[in-house]
Amino acid sequence: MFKVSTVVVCQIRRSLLHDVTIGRCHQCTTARHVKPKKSKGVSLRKEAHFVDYIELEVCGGKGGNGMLSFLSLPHREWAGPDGGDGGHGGHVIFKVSHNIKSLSHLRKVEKAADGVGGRTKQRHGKNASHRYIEVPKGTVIKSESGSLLASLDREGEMFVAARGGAGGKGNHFFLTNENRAPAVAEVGAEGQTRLVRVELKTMAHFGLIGFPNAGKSTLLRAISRARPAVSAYPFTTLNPHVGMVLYDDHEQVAVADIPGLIPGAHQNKGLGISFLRHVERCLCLVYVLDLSTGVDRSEQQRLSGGLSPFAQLTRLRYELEQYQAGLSHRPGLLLANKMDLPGADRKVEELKAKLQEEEGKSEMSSRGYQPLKVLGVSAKRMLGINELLHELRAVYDQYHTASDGEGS
Ligand SMILES: Nc1nc2c(ncn2[C@@H]2O[C@H](COP(=O)(O)OP(=O)(O)OP(=O)(O)O)[C@@H](O)[C@H]2O)c(=O)[nH]1
Ligand SMILES: [Mg+2]
Repeated sequence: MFKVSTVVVCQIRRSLLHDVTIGRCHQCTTARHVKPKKSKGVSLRKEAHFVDYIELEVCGGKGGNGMLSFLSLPHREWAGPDGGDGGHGGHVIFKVSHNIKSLSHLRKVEKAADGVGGRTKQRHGKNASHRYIEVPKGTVIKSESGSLLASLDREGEMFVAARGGAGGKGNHFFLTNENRAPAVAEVGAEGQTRLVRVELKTMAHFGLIGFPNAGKSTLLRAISRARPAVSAYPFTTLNPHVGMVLYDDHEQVAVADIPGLIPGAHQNKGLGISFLRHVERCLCLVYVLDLSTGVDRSEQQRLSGGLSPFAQLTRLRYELEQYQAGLSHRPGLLLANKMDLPGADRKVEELKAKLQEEEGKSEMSSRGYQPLKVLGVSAKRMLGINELLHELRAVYDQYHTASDGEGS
């Protein structure tokens, strides 16, 4: 913690920090991006994608059976009933942990252990330990019909999704004055079993939205350590990937590469409507527009209809609006990718001019669109990446802090 009297020099501008208590210069508005460390050697790790929604079956453990037994001692042949009780089955419990960021570790069936059966000589079976499933903060648990069961928003918060069955009573439990030799013992109860839907409220701070082949995955690779596949054919990315952008004040900004959208995505065309659900879970949106359209007549042209960057933006916003009203109004950035290609500058100028024209129209402002900053980048040639990271942090600081304030 800095003292107020301390003179601190900003690392970026070499000027005195204005608010020394928080250790950052407000003139600079954003912190510097820290280059992620390169992984050493060839990684044989299986490509892991981000999971923000899963349907699974949770099964509580079965209770142990009660024992039916009569004790027989050397000088006391009928020493009475001595069957012990069975132990209780374990619960399946979802627990919030800050170490977990995704739901990829959840299996299709999560089962807790069964209780141990009762034994002779009044020995009770052991209760099974509960099955704790760690989930990220902001996890929502819904029933099969879609009704909300729990919303886990605080560290350590828990939700019992399936209760374990009670252990059965052994015959010693049923010993009474009327019945000195009960020949009855209970079977352990079955654990609760149900289907639940587990989903994350927020998947990432920024979602990369664009047509297939716009260069979303290339961009994510350029700014983070995430390694989504990149290829010159559409629909390379079939599952979302999340990369963390690191800044020198230890703030981490999550950016999600979302599979490409095509015209008609809201009608389940292309990779289907389920991918629009990922967009819903991003706080801010980064539209990645492809500046290569109009250069050749490829498959990619067919999917995006050979649209100009402005037409791509309009179409993407239309798809988002059709899926959920107000979704396209989220704050963010506008990226014109592939600036290294010939004629790209002219296209960006055209895009800016069209946006200004639209902004002027009262119709656009009445629709509630926020004016987005346009940045020209080349993810492949690493052009404009530093400026992009700076802008990402500025938008993050503005909206993430604001949403935190609303939440508390
Ligand atoms: N010239 C040029 N090519 C780029 C640039 N960025 C990406 N590409 C190329 O565009 C093609 C598609 O890139 P991807 O990153 O796979 O595109 P995507 O948007 O993730 O595509 P989907 O996963 O299919 O949605 C690849 O051949 C990239 O090499 C760029 O800045 N300049
Ligand atoms: Mg991709």
